[in-house]
Amino acid sequence: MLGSLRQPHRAKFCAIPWIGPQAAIRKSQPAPAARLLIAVRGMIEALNTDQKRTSKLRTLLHSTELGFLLEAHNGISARIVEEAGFEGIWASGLAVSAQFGVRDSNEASWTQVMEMVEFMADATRLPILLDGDTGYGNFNNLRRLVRKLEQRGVSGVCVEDKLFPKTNSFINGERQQLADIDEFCGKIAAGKDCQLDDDFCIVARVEAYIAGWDTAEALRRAEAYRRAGADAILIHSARSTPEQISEFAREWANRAPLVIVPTTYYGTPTHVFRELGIGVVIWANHMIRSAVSAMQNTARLIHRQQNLTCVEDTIAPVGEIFRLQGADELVAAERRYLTEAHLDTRAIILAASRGRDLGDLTDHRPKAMLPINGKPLLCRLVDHFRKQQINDITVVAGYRADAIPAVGIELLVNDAFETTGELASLRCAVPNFCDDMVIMYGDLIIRDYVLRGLLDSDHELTIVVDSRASRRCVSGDPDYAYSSAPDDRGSWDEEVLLESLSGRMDTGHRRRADGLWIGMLRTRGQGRRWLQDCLDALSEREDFSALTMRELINQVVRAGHPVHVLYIQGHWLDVNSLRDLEHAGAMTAGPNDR
Ligand code: SPV
Ligand code: MG
Repeated sequence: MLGSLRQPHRAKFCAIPWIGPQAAIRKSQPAPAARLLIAVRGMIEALNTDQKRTSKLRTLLHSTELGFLLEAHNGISARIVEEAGFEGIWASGLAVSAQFGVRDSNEASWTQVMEMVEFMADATRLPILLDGDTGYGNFNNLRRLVRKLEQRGVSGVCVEDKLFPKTNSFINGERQQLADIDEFCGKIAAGKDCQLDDDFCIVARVEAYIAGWDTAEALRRAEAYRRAGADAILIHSARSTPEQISEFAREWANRAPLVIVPTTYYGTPTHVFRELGIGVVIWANHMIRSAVSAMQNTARLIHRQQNLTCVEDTIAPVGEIFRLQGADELVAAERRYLTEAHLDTRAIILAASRGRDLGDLTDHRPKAMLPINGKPLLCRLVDHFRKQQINDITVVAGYRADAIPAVGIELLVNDAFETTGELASLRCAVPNFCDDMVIMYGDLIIRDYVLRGLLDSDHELTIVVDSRASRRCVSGDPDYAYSSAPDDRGSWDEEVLLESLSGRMDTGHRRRADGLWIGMLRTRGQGRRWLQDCLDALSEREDFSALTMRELINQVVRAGHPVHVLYIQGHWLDVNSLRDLEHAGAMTAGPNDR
């Protein structure tokens, strides 16, 4: 009986040159590193899912239930196939070459196909059966292909008994020449001999019907391929009805799993395939064909209408593309691994005031929009935050809010800016409060390191105090800081706590102020609650509309919460007068400051 014959080709092709002489002696001793790699990949897959992908394909082929593979041709289509519920993927030669825009005639090189199938394997957990055409050469090329597919997480390869370069079966099929049976058996045996994972599958595709041969020839070939080690037989037919397939399947009598591709006999009810005992049906090109129809339609419409509204509601939203790409996972990973980045930090910039002392310079814009060396103060601050990867920026505007471009920021408006002060503006931003925020005035010029230093602070509430400024008179309404210790520039880790902020440089009864609060603070964790509770408490006061940040910070101290002081020595400026404006120009005159 044919079925009981030994497999004649298995022993012949055991020398595997690229894994060294020792490994070439016996198939059971392949290169340890290579086997380890495959084993590790298998273990990782087994941890992620209940079964290795190669085992899944093998199980699918051998199951008594009819299984289905759907074509995919790149990473995103592979993911869509998986989400639709399919058990496996057919990496179609026709579809992969089509998405490259070339013919299904081995115009794409085998490494180009391999690259694409690797993207597909990465995009899903499904087993992938690669349409390996003729194996891209002789037995030796197939060996290398099998090794590479195993390394890249592909579960099996289908090879067809035609000649390289092949032509698609539906293009002049009857004129196509079949491979020599012995040569093709050698190819299958070589592939089987070199696979490292016992569950990797080689499917032998019989093209006898395509090339105009009869069932006897198809069976003769299928049986030879089975005996050479093929794990399943793909019997192909280009007829519009399934007669050839039925005849073959009946004669074949389940000697090995049968795989079919009913592209041309698509009208056949699926129960017919079940009754014939088919193992797996491949829907071979329906993803690329549906993509092509959708793209043709979209391109025509947009070209005709010169507008996007005609398609916007009928195509996938950009968010759906992000979802299929797994964008959320990357955002979560950034939070976990980019510990230096301040992805959860939010900036709140108070920019409601006009800056009366600046005369007609602020007739049409708020102070924060005054250009310093060509760039507005506010834009400079936004740049500082962006450099620290803080992109969540809220600006509370008031006077001439319309002059602030709301690009890359969230613009809130304190409509009562004329009759209220800083705390009323800050209260507008309460809905945007978060557990990690920097709050600052919009009229500040700072050096980068000031923000960096504040971001390095681990305390719940930290304010930036310039210890040098206590020795000079400053414009505006300065906030002098009295703290637990003066700036001892040598001891970096000394904890300094704020005792109070005051409008006076000298309290008379004790000592001079330790510095000047520059109008910048940071809250982390509970600090946000302290600030919010104190803001709530102050908002009960009748004079709330006149209150400033100074009162809020003092309220936090009075409530018994530690307010840490980060000392700096200069390198900042708040712009209140024409003189400040001149200084700001000089301070930002360097090439890196523009
Ligand atoms: C493919 O999908 O590339 C196939 C199947 O080989 S068929 O196009 O039907 O030959
Ligand atoms: Mg093909």
